Amino acid sequence: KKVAQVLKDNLLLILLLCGLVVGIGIGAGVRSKDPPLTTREQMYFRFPGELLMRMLKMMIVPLIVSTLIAGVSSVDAATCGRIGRRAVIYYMATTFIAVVIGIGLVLAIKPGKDASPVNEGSKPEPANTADSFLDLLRNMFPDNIVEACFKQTKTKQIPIEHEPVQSNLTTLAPDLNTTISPPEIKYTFEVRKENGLNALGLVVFSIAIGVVVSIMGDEGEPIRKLMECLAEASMKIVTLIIWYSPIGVMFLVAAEIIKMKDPVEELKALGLYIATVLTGLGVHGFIVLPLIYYLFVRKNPYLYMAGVAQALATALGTSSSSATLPVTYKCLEDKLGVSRKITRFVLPVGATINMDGTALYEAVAALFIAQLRGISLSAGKIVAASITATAASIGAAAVPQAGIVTMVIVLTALGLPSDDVAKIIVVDWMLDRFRTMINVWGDSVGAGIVAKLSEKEFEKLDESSEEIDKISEVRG
Ligand code: DAS
Repeated sequence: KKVAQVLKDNLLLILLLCGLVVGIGIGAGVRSKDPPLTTREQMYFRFPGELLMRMLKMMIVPLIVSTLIAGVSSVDAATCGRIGRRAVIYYMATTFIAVVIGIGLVLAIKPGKDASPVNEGSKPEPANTADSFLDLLRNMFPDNIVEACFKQTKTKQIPIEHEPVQSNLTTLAPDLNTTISPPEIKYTFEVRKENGLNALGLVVFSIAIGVVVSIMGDEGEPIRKLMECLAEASMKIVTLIIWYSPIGVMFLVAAEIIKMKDPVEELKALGLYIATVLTGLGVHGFIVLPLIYYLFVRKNPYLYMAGVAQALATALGTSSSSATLPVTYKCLEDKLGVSRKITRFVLPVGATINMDGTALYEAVAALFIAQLRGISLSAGKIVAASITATAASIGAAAVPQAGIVTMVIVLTALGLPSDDVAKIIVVDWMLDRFRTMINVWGDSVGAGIVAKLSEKEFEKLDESSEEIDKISEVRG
């Protein structure tokens, strides 16, 4: 009877894990099919997975805006400040710890000493630290809040077209046979808008509105109630989507396996690098974060992890923290009973700026690339790598493979060519899933700790709201 109850309570998680495993099996099976699937057949094959990503992404904007405004406006500004401060201190501290773990491991294991990188994959355009930092600030203040739902600001470096010097000379003086070095390319800069959710802008806007509505007191009640209702409705739709996720995840994983060019070759060439990243994520996720959770909450962290397993499996399947956000809410509120006043605050902000897995990964990958080039980095460069990896993870959007894009900032800070990202991009789709899982786990631990630290405030808040109810009953 007890087993039946456990199975019933965890039916969704079991289905999701089956979806992941069966997806790997189907992917491996279809890969060996001869002739292989055409790209069109691969697109059709991935379609059920694409539908899941679209459904989850559909819920991100209503969830972030409604839960943040409802959450922030339901507490007074002072409490709001205290919770926000605790959350941000936790984010910075755990992200930095993750980076230190990553750097320690990559210097100890030295995966790049004699690895043969697989040079494949597309090359993201060059970016540099200053541009990316300014883009981060620009995105925090979107010039059109509706547009922030589908556009991000990004500084583009555009090479200025040059007529090659050589052809001019040969037309002017044909017998001249000197070889002229090609002109060094100059860049112009343009701030453009790219497709992609500007979650940071929505978060800043929602917190601002939430604080103002909280200060407005009774006048703000209609907005607060509206946002509460929208948040509830969004969570109910999420519950329906979650029942579809095992199917969607199965096809997402299978489609990635089918797409891999030469798994054995790729895993052999970058095996030690993959092992370093996974070891770092494992140490941070299964030892450091549980220890920090226990220090503050004094409860079994692994039981807490079991409560968010559904969200961790969704992160593994979708490799997107923001797409997993709806499931993370469900796990923390329904399974672990974390107060909504906390989850509505901490989760949307955490999913956007708290990415321990990504920060660890970017530090490891950057130092791995330096090792591949036989460059031994000075202590100063390693400190620079740790700081830029932390900053780059904050700037990374919570969408698939965002970490590979912002990693270019770390490479530029180390004076490494940003094109070198191509050396590791071929296995990024797999590592992305694991670092996203640690990102979501870090957000969940943060919610649990902030809830514990803030429960005194909420006990007082609940008492005072009970007082108000009693008084209004008497008056009534
Ligand atoms: N996939 C990102 C996320 O959703 C992490 C990353 O790309 O590094 O958290």
